[in-house]
Amino acid sequence: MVLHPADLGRRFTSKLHDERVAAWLGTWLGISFTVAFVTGLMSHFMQHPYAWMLWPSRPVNLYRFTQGLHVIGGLATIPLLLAKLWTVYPKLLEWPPARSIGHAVERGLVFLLVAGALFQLVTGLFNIAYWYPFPFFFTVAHYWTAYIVFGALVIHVVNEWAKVKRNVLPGSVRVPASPERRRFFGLVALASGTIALFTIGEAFSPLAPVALLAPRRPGIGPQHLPVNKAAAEAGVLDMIHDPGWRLTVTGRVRRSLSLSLADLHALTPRTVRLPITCVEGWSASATWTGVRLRDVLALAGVAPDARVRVESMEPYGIYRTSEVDWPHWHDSLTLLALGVNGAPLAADHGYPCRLIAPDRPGVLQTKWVHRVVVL
Ligand SMILES: Nc1nc2c(c(=O)[nH]1)N[C@H]1C(S)=C(S)[C@@H](COP(=O)(O)O)O[C@H]1N2
Ligand SMILES: [Mo]
Repeated sequence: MVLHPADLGRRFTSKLHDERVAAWLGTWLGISFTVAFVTGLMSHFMQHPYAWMLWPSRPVNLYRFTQGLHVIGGLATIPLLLAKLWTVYPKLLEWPPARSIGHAVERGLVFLLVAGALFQLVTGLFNIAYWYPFPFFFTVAHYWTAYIVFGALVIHVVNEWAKVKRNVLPGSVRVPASPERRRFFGLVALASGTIALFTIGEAFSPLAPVALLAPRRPGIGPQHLPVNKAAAEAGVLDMIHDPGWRLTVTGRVRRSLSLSLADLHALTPRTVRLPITCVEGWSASATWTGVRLRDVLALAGVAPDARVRVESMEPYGIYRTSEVDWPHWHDSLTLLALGVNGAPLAADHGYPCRLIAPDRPGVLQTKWVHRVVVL
């Protein structure tokens, strides 16, 4: 079906297809996608830092906050995006599709923005639901698409700025909202709010009982802690109970170490309260006991600015090792944990030994550790 501009106005009579509604929804979407972009980049560069990047180890819950915002905010954005697309879809039927080359480029960019935004939200949703119907690797696709979406967003905001000024910014024309418009905004807010309410408990434990839409909930799992990657899945079940297990410390050290579990228990025990914060948005605090990583590195005689790699017994998998920069390993809260919530680590939480450090993505909290290499 093809419509001429004059017909468009007659056919789409709803006041919700107007510029003001689109401008308001667009403003909220712009804010939300900017927050997602910034928090997403933080998460990416904490996991894949350039050599010059040093992330702080405090505040302890910083990553928990930014990643909760990224995932839960992203989910709450879904109704907002759908509402905006519904508001502006009559434009799809505009004829001619482009009035000039400039207009064609502009529309191409909007198409890229819409496709990219939908892609980010849908694949993000599938990822936290552990459903991978797509043939590409999620994190790589999500990362690169983010630049495309954000670039297209910036250009779109520049192109549409006059409409934002006319309808949203202070000093814009005041027109009383029609009941229809008020209902529509109310519905969108209700949908976003409902999604947020029923997922926020995955990161904010007082609301854990109503985290009905969350894939993981604080408090639920072995030792009252959710699990990501169980010992059986990681293929470590027959290694972790080996009495010959040793924690070795090698690389650029003055003394190499080989410590049994008893040796580790003989070091000064420490107890810390720290969260596991998965990139998928859920997080849960626990009480960890073990030895400070810095105490073990001091025994080995390690340079104060060294970078260390913690290695798991897990034979394959991209999360079998992680690197720890000096701000994190000097932190008194960073432990090679041997126990959690009052008992030795459960197999699924990394028995016999795992890393736990403040302000750090869960993927870097390596489980089933058996080697520390000083780089
Ligand atoms: N060796 C190893 N350690 C790992 C992982 C893994 O796949 N292999 N997964 C990580 C991820 S993604 C998270 S969120 C945390 C979860 O820790 P938990 O299962 O004890 O809650 O462990 C991390 N440690
Ligand atoms: Mo994770």
